Amino acid sequence: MVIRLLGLMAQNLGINPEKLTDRFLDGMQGVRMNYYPPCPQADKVLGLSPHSDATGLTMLVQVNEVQGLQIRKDGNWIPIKPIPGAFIVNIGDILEASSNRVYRSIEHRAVINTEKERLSIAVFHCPTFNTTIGPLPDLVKDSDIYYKTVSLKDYKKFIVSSKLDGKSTLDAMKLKK
Ligand SMILES: O=C(O)CCC(=O)C(=O)O
Repeated sequence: MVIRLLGLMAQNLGINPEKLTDRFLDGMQGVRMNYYPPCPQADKVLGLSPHSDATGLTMLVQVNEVQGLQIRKDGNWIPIKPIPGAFIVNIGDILEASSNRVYRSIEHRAVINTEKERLSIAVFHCPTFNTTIGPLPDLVKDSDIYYKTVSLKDYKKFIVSSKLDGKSTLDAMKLKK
């Protein structure tokens, strides 16, 4: 499903879909299961700090349909209402870099409910190990280049040296502000 989505997103960029999907075939996947217990003083705690995912795409399920996910849009935090059976697809930093900033990774956070526990499952989709991370050459023929191209190994160094804090991993790859 993720390869199909990436293919459609590449088509939308006007490039041969394989130029993007080839980077993700046999790619790495990671799963995180999040459990947020209720807290009577929910306004004093945060479930998960604001961050964007250091992935290509993330598929997220709000398992027990308790609201908690929020995305940052124009400086405001917007709650994402759970829809039964629906996946949320988050654009990650690798896709922002690959698309040379046409697609923007989404900064998000999770907040706590005062009465109900909340569960979510995130599946992170990353490129194959021997690929590079950076703008697709077909997208930067006639335009400014916004991000460095680095090996996946070096990209992982950016990840481990940055905090789970806003879009800090992608900031480390920026060529232009
Ligand atoms: O719990 C959520 O809705 C968000 C989870 C998330 O962003 C993550 O696991 O990276």
